[in-house]
Amino acid sequence: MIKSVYFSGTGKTEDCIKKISKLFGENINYIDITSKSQRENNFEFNKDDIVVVGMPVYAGQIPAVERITDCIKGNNTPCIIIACYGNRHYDDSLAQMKNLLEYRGFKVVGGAAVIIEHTFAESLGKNRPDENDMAEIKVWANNVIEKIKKGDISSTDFPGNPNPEPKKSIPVPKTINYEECIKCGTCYKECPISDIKFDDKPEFKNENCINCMRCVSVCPKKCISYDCSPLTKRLIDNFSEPRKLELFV
Ligand SMILES: Cc1cc2nc3c(=O)[nH]c(=O)nc-3n(C[C@H](O)[C@H](O)[C@@H](O)COP(=O)(O)O)c2cc1C
Ligand code: SF4
Ligand code: SF4
Repeated sequence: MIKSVYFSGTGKTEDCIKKISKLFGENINYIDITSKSQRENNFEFNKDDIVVVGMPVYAGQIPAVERITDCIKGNNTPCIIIACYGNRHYDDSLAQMKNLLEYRGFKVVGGAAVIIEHTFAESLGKNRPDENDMAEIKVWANNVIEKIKKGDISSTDFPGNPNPEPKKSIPVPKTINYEECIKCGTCYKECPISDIKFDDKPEFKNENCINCMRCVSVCPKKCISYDCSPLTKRLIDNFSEPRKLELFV
């Protein structure tokens, strides 16, 4: 049985992981660990499962949220890791993911760094993974499946620091247009780290915000805005050259 576990701020990682997971088998059980309440569970897998774990890259690492890997546990379970990133670089994310997941009882037998649209610069990674990417990913997925079928669950090597220093993110200033806000509480409920309070209206605490922009993307009235144009410009100026996939077995 294929189990597909993912964290996704704005849904872009989710879309990518769903496309890729389908290459590993037909019956897929999806487990979305974006919300804090989901991460309070203990999802356990056995050695006959194949688990695909997908995470977005935030500042070169996996999202700095509590229990992001502690909510899942393998028992020598073969695992494929996928870092989805916005065409700058995936830095330490794959090495870090492997380290954390092997500590949790998984055997990381393959991995991929896949380019997707950048939340802060839409032109970076736009429409990726595209058809060519998916053709390459399919060949890689078949190689990983062959490896598992042979009973080979040896660890794959990845570049990067497996134990990077956590980075403190500075919240991107966000504004709520209270004239448009219908006080539905969706932003408050969906924030992966509960950094929004809601008494009679939503307000940002700005304590641990990871800048995932989930609040912005889930708001039904689109009344949360932010301006990160200097960052967008810097990304476009320096990282617009399309990067190649990196696939590991
Ligand atoms: C806070 C934050 C930090 C990011 N850092 C990086 C980065 O270091 N390298 C990169 O190439 N893309 C970076 N990106 C782009 C994301 O990796 C990309 O847009 C995507 O994975 C986000 O998916 P999601 O919205 O499903 O979480 C960053 C995006 C955000 C929101
Ligand atoms: S407040 Fe910060 S951490 Fe919470 S959803 Fe919004 S951007 Fe993400
Ligand atoms: S999701 Fe949007 S409309 Fe709903 S409470 Fe939050 S800001 Fe207001």
